[in-house]
Amino acid sequence: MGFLERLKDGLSKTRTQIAAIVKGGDTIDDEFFETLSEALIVADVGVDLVDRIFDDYRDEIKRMGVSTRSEACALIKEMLVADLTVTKAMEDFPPKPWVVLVVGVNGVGKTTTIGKLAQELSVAGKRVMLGAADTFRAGAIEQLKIWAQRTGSDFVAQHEGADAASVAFDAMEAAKSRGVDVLILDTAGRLHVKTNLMNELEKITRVIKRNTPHAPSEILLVVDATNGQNAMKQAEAFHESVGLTGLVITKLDGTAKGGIALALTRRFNIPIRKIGVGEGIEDLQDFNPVAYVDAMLGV
Ligand SMILES: Nc1nc2c(ncn2[C@@H]2O[C@H](COP(=O)(O)OP(=O)(O)O)[C@@H](O)[C@H]2O)c(=O)[nH]1
Ligand SMILES: [Mg+2]
Repeated sequence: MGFLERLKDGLSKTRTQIAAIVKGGDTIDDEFFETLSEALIVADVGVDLVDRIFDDYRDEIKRMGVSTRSEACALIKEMLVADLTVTKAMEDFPPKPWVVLVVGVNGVGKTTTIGKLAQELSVAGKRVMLGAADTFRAGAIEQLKIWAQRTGSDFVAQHEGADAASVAFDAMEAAKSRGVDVLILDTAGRLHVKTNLMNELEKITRVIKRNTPHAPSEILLVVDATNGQNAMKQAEAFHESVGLTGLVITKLDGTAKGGIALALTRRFNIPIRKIGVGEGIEDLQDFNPVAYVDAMLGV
């Protein structure tokens, strides 16, 4: 299956519901908007955006003189795409090394995403280094090491339980001395209490900045699409603590909860850098708002 098919497969439930709403009548009445909103709420689009569809979009649709449900859906799609398009581009040619700090709670797919990203960058001819700043479990270090081997990336780690900021510092130094293009740092997602985790991440960020003022170029939060509205809470906590520059949404293969992409963008206005559509090394894709909204609402 290609990525779009996988994404469409996951979002097919929403698409089927919306097709039924469109076929269910031709009047653009309250019932149309209500059933549409319900389908989108089930898909985790979030109350905030659904309210907007009800308020702003409905006025716009009236003003445009749209008369059929399929025309109205096409217009809603356009408006959703406009809402999803956050333009801040990923830095193309930052001074070396380009440092990407990857954060997120346990199990969302941070390490896997780093492996996929390393693959993508290696294939594009970049020299990549992975730094194991998730020192919480020995298994986490080993897992990242395997991804480094698979992708031909350099690898920097210390022992389990080591100070994560010290690993980050070592990795920065190694990246600079070896002329690495991109350094990607893995981090822990679970410490005894949440404040510990945030303190650790803030310390890592401070150490990186002190070492190289333009770094990190990216602080990427990874969220799991199947976590639904919890992903919103996670984004809030991490954004407040370290200031996110981008999002990665994983596990969009086989979930009907793809609306979270819309909810997150709307709430935080942070670009979605990548989406994960499987466990394999190639299963990382750029986020294309048009293709995404098409997959959700039907083409
Ligand atoms: N289906 C699917 N599984 C994924 C995706 N990304 C990661 N995973 C799986 O999620 C699990 C946790 O991933 P991991 O990278 O260890 O998460 P971490 O704790 O955040 O580092 C693993 O079994 C991964 O294979 C994805 O896009 N789709
Ligand atoms: Mg991990």
